[in-house]
Amino acid sequence: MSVWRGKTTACPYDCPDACAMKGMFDGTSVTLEPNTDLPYTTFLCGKGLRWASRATSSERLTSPMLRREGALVPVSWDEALDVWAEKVRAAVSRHGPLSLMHLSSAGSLYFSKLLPPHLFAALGGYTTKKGNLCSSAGSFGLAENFGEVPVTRPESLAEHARGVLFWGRNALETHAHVVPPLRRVRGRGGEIAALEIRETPTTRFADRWWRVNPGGDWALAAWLCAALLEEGACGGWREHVENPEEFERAARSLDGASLLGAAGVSAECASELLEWLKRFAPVTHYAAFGAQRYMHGDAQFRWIGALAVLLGAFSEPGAGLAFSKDEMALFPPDLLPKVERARRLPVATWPVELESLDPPVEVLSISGANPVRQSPGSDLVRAALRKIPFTVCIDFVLSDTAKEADLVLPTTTFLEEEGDWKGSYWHNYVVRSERVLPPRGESLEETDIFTRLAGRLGLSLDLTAMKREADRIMLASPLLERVGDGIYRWDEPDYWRTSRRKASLPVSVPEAAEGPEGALRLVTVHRKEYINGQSWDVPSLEPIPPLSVHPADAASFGLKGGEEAVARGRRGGTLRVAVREDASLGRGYCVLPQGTEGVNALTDPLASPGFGAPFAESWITLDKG
Ligand SMILES: Nc1nc2c(c(=O)[nH]1)N[C@H]1C(S)=C(S)[C@@H](COP(=O)(O)OP(=O)(O)OC[C@H]3O[C@@H](n4cnc5c(=O)[nH]c(N)nc54)[C@H](O)[C@@H]3O)O[C@H]1N2
Ligand SMILES: Nc1nc2c(c(=O)[nH]1)N[C@H]1C(S)=C(S)[C@@H](COP(=O)(O)OP(=O)(O)OC[C@H]3O[C@@H](n4cnc5c(=O)[nH]c(N)nc54)[C@H](O)[C@@H]3O)O[C@H]1N2
Ligand SMILES: [Mo]
Repeated sequence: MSVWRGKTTACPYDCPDACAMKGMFDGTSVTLEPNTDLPYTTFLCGKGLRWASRATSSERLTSPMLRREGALVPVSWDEALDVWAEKVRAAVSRHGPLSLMHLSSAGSLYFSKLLPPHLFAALGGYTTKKGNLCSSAGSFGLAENFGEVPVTRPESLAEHARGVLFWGRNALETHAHVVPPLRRVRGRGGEIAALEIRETPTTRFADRWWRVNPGGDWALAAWLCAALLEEGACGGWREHVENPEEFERAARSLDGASLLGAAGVSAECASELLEWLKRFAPVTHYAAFGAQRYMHGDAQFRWIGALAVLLGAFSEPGAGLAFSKDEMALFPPDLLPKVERARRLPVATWPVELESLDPPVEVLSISGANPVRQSPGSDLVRAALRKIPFTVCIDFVLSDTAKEADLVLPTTTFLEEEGDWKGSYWHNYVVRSERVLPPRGESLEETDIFTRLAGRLGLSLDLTAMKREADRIMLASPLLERVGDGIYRWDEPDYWRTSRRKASLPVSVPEAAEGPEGALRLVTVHRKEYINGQSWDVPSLEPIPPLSVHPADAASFGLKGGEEAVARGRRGGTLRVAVREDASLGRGYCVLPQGTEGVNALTDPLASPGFGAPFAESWITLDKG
């Protein structure tokens, strides 16, 4: 086996931090170190470092597998691709290209993951998702306010903010590299505060935190807006807003007590927060993915956005709102697939819509996605996969989704691929990744898999060549400044400093959702040890998922901390859980980590505005285990 040494690469996870790494392979094992040329990612977290063992793990798929008489059996690539091509050809000739469905998601955020739909463009169309499982509702709300999801440069927080307010963002666990910039805020005498539904490592790190009701942030933000307007404490915002009078009228007409009731915050705490916002101005508002997983996830962010505007987002550096941004923003636009006919189904509800589709879906391919674990209503996703005549899953391990597929295709990890790029949805650096070790077993790069399928379908389409072309364009990009081996800085414009556009602030408020009598709202959260559904290699994960609940709510089901229980969702799905009493929670809801098998059998498939997935609109009851 040949040996490569000290290559530049980047963690592929759907994590804002997009850490630059150096990878070494000695013929047997992989060593990873941080690549400190990227100034925001000078250390690696546990789940990132685990790529060293993931890449060479015996859990890796090494050969294609085809379902025969119910079981997946190893087959050659030739056979695998012949079968897939035949299914595609038959489906297209019977029902046209919309009978092909393709799903990809957050498994890896490397640039080349955008390329596979070129195959469907060449075939004349496909069925796919609209929206994503992650951020669609919040992004939709922000776009309604600001025309787009505002880009906030990390420097504006690190260099200008005197306060940082986390609206539910559990940054210490999900975005650990933001901690050094936070320390700089403190170094200027500033403070970090959090609004949360429970105590977390982030609330413990914060200088103070206040509890809000799940989904109640919009109401607290609206109360704060009304209070600031009443006091006349904010100036200079009107010129940046399209509808200042209408907004002011709407905000001031709201009933303060009802708002605080919806927020679950006392008048005393709300006033304390108001004073804090004034004292530590300029404040960067850091909004959570968790805070927009509601039916009204858009309204959550519209009102937080309005508050940020009143507090000087447009006029004072450090006073903006940070959420997310397009980590693929620099992908060469001419290489983006343009599919003429696309039938797009909401990401969370497609399994329910499948039944009534004409033409029907005959062949489903899934890559970089594990909907049988990660989509709400995962039981319905499983049932859908069983109904679709032929399903293909491309992955590097046997995921819950791969286990249900008719054909499983082993793919390489980023460490086995050459010349791909990774951006960040936080900082403004991109990394060019080099190959660290040879492909595991017979695994192939995704671009290669789709190129081979195209060849069998008689199409002259070379996704691997497109990937090389994207690499060439990136290397020559006048937007990029090389700051180290494989590390490039983009002088990306900060929305708050550069936008010429006027904001359109909210003038209405959402309806409060009520759950069924006696049920608890289920909030599922991301955790430190692993990302999304990729929990297969976490050392010592609890055998039974821990469900945190207020002691009084546990008692109402006859339960105590330490006991086992069966959680039952509204559609009858069940999951065995270990009850943990947590008095930092409010009443009426409970918290479970996302990302292990069966959690999404408890969540309901709904579509929020912007076609997001409102996981937290799910309600459960508990039975003694
Ligand atoms: N280690 C690790 N890092 C990750 C991930 C991971 O799985 N593990 N996932 C990555 C991905 S894909 C994403 S999208 C992000 C997610 O990043 P975060 O948004 O930080 O994570 P969540 O756990 O979804 O939500 C954060 C917090 O919001 C709280 N919360 C829930 N509802 C509300 C609400 O209505 N209001 C308020 N104020 N708080 C609320 C929850 O208690 C939770 O602690 O993290 C990324 N980084
Ligand atoms: N209940 C609940 N469910 C949630 C959430 C929640 O908060 N609560 N969070 C949601 C969020 S924010 C997100 S982003 C989604 C994420 O859910 P998904 O988008 O499904 O992402 P992952 O589970 O990270 O990875 C999916 C699969 O991609 C594979 N993979 C990794 N790299 C590659 C690659 O290079 N090529 C290919 N072909 N496959 C690869 C992994 O092995 C894994 O099996 O989950 C959502 N699900
Ligand atoms: Mo996400």
